[in-house]
Amino acid sequence: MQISDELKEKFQTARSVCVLTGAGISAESGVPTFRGGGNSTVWKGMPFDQISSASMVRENLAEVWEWFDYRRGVLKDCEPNAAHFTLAKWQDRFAGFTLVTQNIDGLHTAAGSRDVIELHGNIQRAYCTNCEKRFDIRGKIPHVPEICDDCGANLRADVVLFGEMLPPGAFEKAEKAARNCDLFFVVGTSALVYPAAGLAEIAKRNGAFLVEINPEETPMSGFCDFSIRMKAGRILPAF
Ligand code: BJW
Ligand code: ZN
Repeated sequence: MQISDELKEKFQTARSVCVLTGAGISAESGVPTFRGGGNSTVWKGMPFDQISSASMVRENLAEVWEWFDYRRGVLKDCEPNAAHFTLAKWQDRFAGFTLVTQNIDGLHTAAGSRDVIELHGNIQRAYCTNCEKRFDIRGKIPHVPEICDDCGANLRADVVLFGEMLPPGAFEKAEKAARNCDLFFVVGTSALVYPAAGLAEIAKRNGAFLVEINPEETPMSGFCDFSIRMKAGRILPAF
């Protein structure tokens, strides 16, 4: 088992824990990662960072909706896995616990986690491109309504695309938790996208013990106190 005595001790004595998750934590639920190849890396010949961008929403909203409705269709059959359920249990185990996710799939909440900070929004919501009214589109594939019932403008998915701001207050809340925790886990993320990846750096600079869980090396690995090269669903339940 890859949990050292030092890490066991840190885990058992931690008062405040913060966890940042990325697409890798949902991989064992059947949700494709962004940079792992397949349709979620390149959609109809377009790299995901091209279609998941603010400029594409302006230029071709219908195409962007097709991509999001396709992914909502994939998600329909996905359930939380052992890693999501383990993190939901951790919430009641520590005096302080904050779960921050880059994922838009809602699987942490489905597993029972409360107050999840969703830095990049949620794919089961839409908002009006004019008045910003929110709509719950869970279970509606393709999404309906298509236009806002208040002002008649087009809806778009409530997710944060490249070049867009994060939801108001979300990063600030996550940053506070990262600054104040004594143990920080970075789970299933390539750690390439900012400002999310910066949370691990903030935690470390403020004295937290930094643990990475990822089968692959990332740009964050050299910075971590401990890297566990395993799938999240295998190792998290072992804590
Ligand atoms: C497993 C596993 C298993 C597999 N168990 N692990 C500073 C420096 C440089 C650039 C910037 C910067 N600050 C901001 C930027 C610009 C940009 C950015 O970061 N660019 C870099 C890529 C260069 N950031 C932004 O634009 C952000 N906004 C912003 O900064 O606003 C302020 C601002 C606005 C305007 C101008 C200037 C500033 C917004 C970022 C939004 C990201 N959105 C996306 C798409 C969401 C919509 C959609 O779903 O389509 O979010 S991008 C995509 O990447 C998605 C993810 O949340 C995000 C992170 O990906 P993640 O989760 O890490 O997934 P993968 O696939 O990359 O990795 C999976 C990992 O899992 C791998 O490592 C596997 O090994 C591992 N794994 N199986 C554990 N079983
Ligand atoms: Zn509206």
